[in-house]
Amino acid sequence: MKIIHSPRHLGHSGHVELMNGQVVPAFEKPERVAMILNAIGERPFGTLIEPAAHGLEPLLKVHDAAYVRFLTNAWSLWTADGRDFPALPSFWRAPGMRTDIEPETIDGKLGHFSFDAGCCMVAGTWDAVQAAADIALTGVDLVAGGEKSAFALCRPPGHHAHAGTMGGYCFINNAAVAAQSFRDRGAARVAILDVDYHHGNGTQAIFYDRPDVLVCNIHADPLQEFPYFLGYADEIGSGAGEGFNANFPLRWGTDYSGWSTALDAACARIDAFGADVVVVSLGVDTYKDDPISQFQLDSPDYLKIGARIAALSRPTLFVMEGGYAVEAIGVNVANTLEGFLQR
Ligand code: OKP
Ligand code: ZN
Repeated sequence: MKIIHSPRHLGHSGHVELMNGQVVPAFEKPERVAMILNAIGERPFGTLIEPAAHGLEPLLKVHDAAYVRFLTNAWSLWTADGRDFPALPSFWRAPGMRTDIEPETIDGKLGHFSFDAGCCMVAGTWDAVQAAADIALTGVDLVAGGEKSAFALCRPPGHHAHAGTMGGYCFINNAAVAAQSFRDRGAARVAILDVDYHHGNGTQAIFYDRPDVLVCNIHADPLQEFPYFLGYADEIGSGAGEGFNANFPLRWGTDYSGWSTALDAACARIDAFGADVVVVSLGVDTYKDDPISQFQLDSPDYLKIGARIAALSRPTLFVMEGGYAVEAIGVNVANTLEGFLQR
């Protein structure tokens, strides 16, 4: 399996987040990728390749132009005010306020284009974000070109990013960009299987009214967990997209037996849909020792997850999302890929 990787993710580092009311170093840090590369390097299946540049056009198929313009400009606007520290939003609108206006100044823009303080920006953030999108798109090139599978080692992750909104460590929705690119390259039906611990609210929202992209999400119950305000079981799609969104919220403490029941149900949906290709939003923050998560999966479970996804017998692009137990992230990702390849 080809593994698409770029060192440009290293530019997105030294940033912070708000955790339980305190400013702390970001959990979404460069060491995550280093540990994945280490673990993959110890196994026989990986061939590392660099992404090809795809430009902004494929991003603009799922993201608003004003939002992408903001992302490209944000750091220079922030530092033009003389600020030499990471950029964070701290103002958001309440329901009933204006959504149709993009403020002129950077603090207003940051609030306008975000839903939380999870998307801290530094000088190299946009370059890392664009590299991650190119990684996903290069994965599409491989799988659309006939490879059975590929692993897009994206960082930062993407599944929380909406068409015009960043949040939850995510700026550009790499999996959504990839799914749309598969459509544009001729796949009639694309399934997105999001196994990250957190609900992929951005991915759901982007495809919510569309019947051509089935979105299946297995995640912590939003009654208990971020992103709180989307990801409930009664969200089934709207209009022409009704019936093409499936959420499997699970309570804190869920172990592999409960989790795999949801995986089987999601896979049955993908089979019934008749997907031409599957994009897996691969988060391994379902792991028992993840520092920000509350599921109980163990490392050997990821072998079984990979095997179950392989049993779909469809071209598959893995897109990296979350996983914050740095000591185990590499083994858990490598186990998923190994389980997939061995079946
Ligand atoms: C991104 B991905 C702690 C509270 C909010 C946001 C989690 C984003 C997870 N600052 N945490 O789905 O792994
Ligand atoms: Zn997550």
